[in-house]
Amino acid sequence: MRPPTPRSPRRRVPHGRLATAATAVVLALAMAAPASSDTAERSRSYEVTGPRTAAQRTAVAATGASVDAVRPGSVVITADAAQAERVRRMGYAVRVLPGPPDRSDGRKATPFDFPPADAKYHNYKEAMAEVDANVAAHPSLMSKQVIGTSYEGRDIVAVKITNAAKKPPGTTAAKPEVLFTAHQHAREHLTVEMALYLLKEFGSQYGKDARVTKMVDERVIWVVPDVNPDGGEYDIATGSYRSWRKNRQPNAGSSARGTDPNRNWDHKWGCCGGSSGSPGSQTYRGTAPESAPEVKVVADFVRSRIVGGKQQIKAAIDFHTYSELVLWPFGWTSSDTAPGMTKDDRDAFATVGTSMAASNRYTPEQSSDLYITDGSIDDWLWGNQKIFAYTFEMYPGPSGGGGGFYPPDEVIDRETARNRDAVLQLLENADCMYRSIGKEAQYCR
Ligand code: 0X9
Ligand code: CA
Ligand code: ZN
Repeated sequence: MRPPTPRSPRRRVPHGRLATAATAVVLALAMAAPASSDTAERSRSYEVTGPRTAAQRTAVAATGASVDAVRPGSVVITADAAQAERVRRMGYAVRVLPGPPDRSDGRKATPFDFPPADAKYHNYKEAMAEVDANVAAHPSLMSKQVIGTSYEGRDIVAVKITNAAKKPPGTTAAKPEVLFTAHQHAREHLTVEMALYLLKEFGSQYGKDARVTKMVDERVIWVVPDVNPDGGEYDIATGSYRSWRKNRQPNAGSSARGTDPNRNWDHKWGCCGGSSGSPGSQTYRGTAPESAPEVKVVADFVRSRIVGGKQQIKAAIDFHTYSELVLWPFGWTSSDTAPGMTKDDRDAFATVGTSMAASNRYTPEQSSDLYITDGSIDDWLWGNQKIFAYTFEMYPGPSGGGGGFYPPDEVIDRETARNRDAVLQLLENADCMYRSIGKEAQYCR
């Protein structure tokens, strides 16, 4: 296990209750700045018609665009004009799509808050208040830890949920731990609601629902509700959505900000054409693995769960939007099996993944069936930590409609509860994922 290393000091933007005057200035600047002010070229959403294989989609992504939805003969991408032109030159039809929806209801924006029509979404401050309220309501089941801070200095928190007085019957061993993370990508706000739903459900249904009670007794559940708070706040700062994806870290020698957290993890980082080395790219991998402070914070936290040489976290879900998918590693290779992924590993991933997908009506597949990614969280959690890590892409589906990255707040309750059974399934399988393929005796002694 690598001990946490101190980071070099970096500029911190004051926020919250720390510096009201400075915050006002920052707010004013954020309000005044157009979405494009810090990139050479403005990013927009495009539909690209033609690509129908994973290799073709990976080639589209290699321009530096993000691939946001995969359809039978087309993809939706976020790209700047130069990237879109490169896609056009590949021979594909490229059509500009409308920007993010206007949810202002004709009212004036409140800085750093969701527009009025989406008021049920939680901004960073509201999400943290919700975390504190859940912990306060169930102090014997939940506790909060600040595991580090974002580039701009916001707390990144982990909530621990377990009844410490209980254990699986007939065991003395430590409880299996399961990790749920959300909001690596700034514009994927529904994932924060997913994490808050889990806190509410595991707190309020304890002692009422048998499956919830058993899992709170027999597992340690970790919820990190906001991995990228700076990006999330930037995305809503003006009252109209900015379709921001990355974190808000500056890049030396470039006016473009941000690293894609989900290309910055330390497993085969930058290996395979599944990320970009250009700071202007939507999938910029950063200067080194874990160069994004938010990624280092979560990776250090995961490493801190190695106790007596053993990783306590056995399974994980990282929530994203959108496309309604249950994905498993590896993303860096299109092969089902690879060094570090045996046939039995793959079969356990696929069996539990397919079963979870049957319950939420998502599509189950290996992540590289979409397009190649390198440096993604699930590849690191499995490849380096042997944690059975899934990526869920939440509502809406890929085919258009539903609002893309910005579904209206009316869907929050339905689309978070939709994953209740899948989450419970993963928790129930976490003590021995190989039981799902009938190999408990071989692997889980
Ligand atoms: O590209 C991504 O990081 C994810 N899609 S998103 O639209 N939320 O940005 C998909 C990641 C799939 N690959 C792995 N999970 N490895
Ligand atoms: Ca609404
Ligand atoms: Zn995402």
